Amino acid sequence: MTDPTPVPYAGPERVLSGVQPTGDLHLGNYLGALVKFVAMQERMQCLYCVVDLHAITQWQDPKALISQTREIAAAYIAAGVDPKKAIIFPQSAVPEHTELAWIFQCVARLGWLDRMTQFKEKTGKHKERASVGLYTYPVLQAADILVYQATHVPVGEDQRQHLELTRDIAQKFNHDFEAPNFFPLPQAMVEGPGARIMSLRDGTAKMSKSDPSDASRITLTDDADAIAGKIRKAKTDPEPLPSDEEGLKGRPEAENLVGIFAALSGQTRAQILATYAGQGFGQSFKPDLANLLVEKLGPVSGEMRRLLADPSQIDAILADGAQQARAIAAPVVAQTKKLVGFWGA
Ligand code: AQP
Repeated sequence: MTDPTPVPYAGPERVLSGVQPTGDLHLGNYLGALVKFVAMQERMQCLYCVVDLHAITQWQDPKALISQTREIAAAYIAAGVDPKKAIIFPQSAVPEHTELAWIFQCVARLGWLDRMTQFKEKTGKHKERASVGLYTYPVLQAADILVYQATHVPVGEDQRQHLELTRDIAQKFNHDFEAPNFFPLPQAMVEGPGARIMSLRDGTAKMSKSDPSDASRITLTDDADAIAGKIRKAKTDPEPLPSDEEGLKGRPEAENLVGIFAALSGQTRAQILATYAGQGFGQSFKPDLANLLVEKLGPVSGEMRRLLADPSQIDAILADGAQQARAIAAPVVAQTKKLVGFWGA
């Protein structure tokens, strides 16, 4: 699609992102999302939701959903998101998300959704058994972002295609309703060393909450022994560590572990390789990586435990965040309904 209006969106810069409360957060969520959330809160207004509406695209135990929603909020805060600087809230507490999502379902084209690779990956050969919500999930995601007229979306690499769809929906809405630049075309902020963390069992599959193997991921609730055990058993190949990045080509497991080391330590891959070149993985690379993981994730899980010991504190933050979020979303939806031509809008 081509944008008929070259004038860029003139509203304030704003960040929106979220994590699903579908299980323990893992290293990929931490590096691909949480670390970026913290960095962004110093630069512009940030809204971080716990996307419980997305979670129910696959069945969730209701009791677990509530406690996991609190856990994700606690993880945001424990990782360094400051509720005084950023708005933290549950997606389902702001009904404007679903209201806008319906309008966007009427804007998005079936062909666009048919191209979404995450739906194909999640459903495999059984797509007829998937919920309709899982199929239209990226449209709700577009509403999550655009209901705040958000301009920046920090996410991992796996979300890049969904962000493209959000831009297509914004562009088509602005065009169809002759409202040039009403919705911004948000930028995915995918860059950074933690954008794509892979499974510890298979360097070609992304680290994921839904992988049946617990050994495939490091979670924020793993203790030092669990981390050391998972890193010790992490799949590698029989070759020693190479001396340069070229030598990581065709070795996805080695590339992943070196990438994780670099992302956590703030060093480049080249610097890591300069230290460990020629050594076997088990010699000192894996023990050092396990220690680094414990050093970085230990304080986050400790703080999460402390916060979750008093859920009323988390609940107060979520309630206050929902109120602040609604104050931004309601006028945007009111204006959208007026543009669409709804009675009384
Ligand atoms: N492996 C990853 N590497 C880097 N970033 C990742 N993210 C997820 N996996 C990786 C980023 O984490 C944020 C929150 O993701 P989510 O929980 O909302 O959904 P997801 O992308 O579907 O994550 P999971 O953990 O893989 O969950 P399941 O298994 O339920 O699908 C997003 O910014 C995502 O990019």
